[in-house]
Amino acid sequence: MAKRYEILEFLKSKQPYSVSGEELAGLLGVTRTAIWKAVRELRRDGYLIAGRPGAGYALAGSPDRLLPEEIRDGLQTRILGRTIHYRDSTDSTNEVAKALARRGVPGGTLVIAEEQWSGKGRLSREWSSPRGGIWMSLIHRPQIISLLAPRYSLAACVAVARSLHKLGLNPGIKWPNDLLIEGRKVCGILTELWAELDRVEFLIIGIGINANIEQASFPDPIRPLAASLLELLGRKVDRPALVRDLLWELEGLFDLAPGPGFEGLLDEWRRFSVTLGRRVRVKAGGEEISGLARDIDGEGALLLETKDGPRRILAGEVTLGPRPE
Ligand code: BT5
Repeated sequence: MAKRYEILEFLKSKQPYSVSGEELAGLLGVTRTAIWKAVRELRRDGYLIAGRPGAGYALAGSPDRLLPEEIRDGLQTRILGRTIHYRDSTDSTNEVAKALARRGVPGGTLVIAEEQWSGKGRLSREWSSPRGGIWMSLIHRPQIISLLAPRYSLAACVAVARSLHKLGLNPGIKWPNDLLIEGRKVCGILTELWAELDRVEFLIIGIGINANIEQASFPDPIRPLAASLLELLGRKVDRPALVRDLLWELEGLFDLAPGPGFEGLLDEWRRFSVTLGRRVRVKAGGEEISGLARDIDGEGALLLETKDGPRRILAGEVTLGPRPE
């Protein structure tokens, strides 16, 4: 609906006072009927707007949803999240983003949903995505060769870790890109790449954060492994504010990723890591390898020290063992 964002911004700036329909109409150059229709739309989306056409409107409350208007309010990025596609419920935001990217939407476009019925993890695993979480995918179109693409996954991990840290939490990155708090997973990242020959056409960076989710909403097998911010903090988080902060962190780190600033990014990944320095077991391509997790390299590969010598692992599933004495 045209002008709804402007109306909302204006009502927010005047809160708790009311603004007449006439004033709004004059200000935005539309009819009072158009204002009334937009207000009706906003109410349908859960905004509490007091008032009637004759008496003026006042904003009394915003819905607990990830509506584009809420995310954009105070967003400071140049590119990321400047276009937002919102879904109340969808199969997978990565799938929606992929379809949009193929249709040529600009880099930085964000797809975000309240709920996914077919959320995807890596290797066709399921990602549980009940209401209250943050399920988002970014379309990114960097001018890079495909070899550099893994850097954006590393960047995304660090960005989420920074944002969660700012909430007073102590997140750790488990290789390749899980975020754990107190040993349980709060966030998973799924990066998909489309490339032509050697040039990246686009990346889809899918991020799932268990934000305001009651523990009982996770399916049985996942419940003991998953944690939510609601449970960890003992209160609901402001989801649009968290998304805004995350977009800001992502943009800064995506800017650094292809250039010399990448070294610093990698160091920060190492500092957040809960994998490095530990004995681990890695399932990779039908093989199970045990060893000491020494480091990661610039392609995000895990460097293991095994009894048979050093191994470099590009993808796999890690079980963390003890830290060596
Ligand atoms: C991931 O895969 O961790 C990547 C998850 C990416 C999800 C986002 S949400 C937005 C975007 N749209 C999508 O469709 N996907 C992305 P992986 O490392 O394969 O982990 C999957 C495993 O994590 C599952 O097999 C479960 O054991 C566990 N799991 C599933 N849902 C979970 C949840 N909500 N919280 C914690 N663990 C979960």
